Amino acid sequence: MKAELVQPLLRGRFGRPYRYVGETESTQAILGPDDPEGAVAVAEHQTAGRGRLGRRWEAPPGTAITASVLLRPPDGSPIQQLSLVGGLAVAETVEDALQLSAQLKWPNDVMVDRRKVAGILAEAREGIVVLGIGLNVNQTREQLPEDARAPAASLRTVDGTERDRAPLLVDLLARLEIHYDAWVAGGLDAVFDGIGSRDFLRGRRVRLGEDEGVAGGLDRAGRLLVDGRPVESGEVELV
Ligand code: BT5
Repeated sequence: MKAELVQPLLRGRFGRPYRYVGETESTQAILGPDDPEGAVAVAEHQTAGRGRLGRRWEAPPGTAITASVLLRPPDGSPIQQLSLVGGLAVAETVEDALQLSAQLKWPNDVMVDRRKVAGILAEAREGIVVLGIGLNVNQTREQLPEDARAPAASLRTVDGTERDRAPLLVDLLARLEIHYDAWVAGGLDAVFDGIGSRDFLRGRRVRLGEDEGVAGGLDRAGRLLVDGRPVESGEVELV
C-alpha cells in the first residue's frame, strides 16, 4: 500500500503523515513522540509483528493490513478503552466490506463467524499511544496461523473475494478518526452503543485465569462483567 495509492484517498487528518515501508520488525516501532496525532505507519511485511503479552502477529508479505496510528489522548484518559474504540472502527470497516456482522471480543479482537479477523494493540509510551491494527484481508486459509489461540479468518476466507487494501485502510482510518474524536470529547459513552451491540462474549461462559463465569456484557467503562464483577483487563478463554 504505497503512499501514492493511499494519500489521494484520505479524507481526514488520520494518515498524515503516511509512512510506508516494505519490511520492518513492527510498525509499532516506526512512530514516536515527535510525530503528530494521526501519523500512520504501514508495512507490507513485519518480521516481528507483535501481539499482546509478548505474543506474535503473523501475516505473509502483501496480504494484510498491518498499520499503527499515533494518538495523543488528553492526560489521564482511560487509554485501555482505545482497543475497543479501534475495534469498533475495524468492525465497521469489515462489515461494510463483507456485508456481514462483526463482533468485538473483549478486549481487543474483531471476530466474524466466531473467527478472529483482526487484533488491536494499544501501547502507551512517552505521552503517546501507538494503536496497532492487524487486519487479515487476502490471506488464503493456508496462510493463516494454524496454532492461533482463536481460529483465524481473513476477509477472503469469509467470502472468497480478493480486495484492494488501500481503500479498506482509508475507510478504517476515517472511521477511527470519527470514533476517537467522539471518545476524546465524550468518553466511552459516546461510542458505547456500537461497542456494546457487537459484544462477542456476552452470555458466554468464560475463564479468566482461575476464575470462571458467565460474561454479562461490558460496563460503561469498557470493563468485562463476569458474573456481575467488573474485570479491568486480562485473558479471556471461552469454556
Ligand atoms: C493482538 O494480540 O491481537 C494484537 C495484534 C496487533 C497486530 C498489529 S499489526 C500492526 C501493529 N504492529 C505490530 O507489531 N502489531 C500491531 P493478541 O490478542 O495477543 O493476539 C495474538 C495471537 O493471535 C497470537 O498469539 C496468535 O495466536 C494469534 N495470531 C497471530 N497472527 C494472527 C493473524 N494474522 N490472525 C489471527 N490470529 C493471529
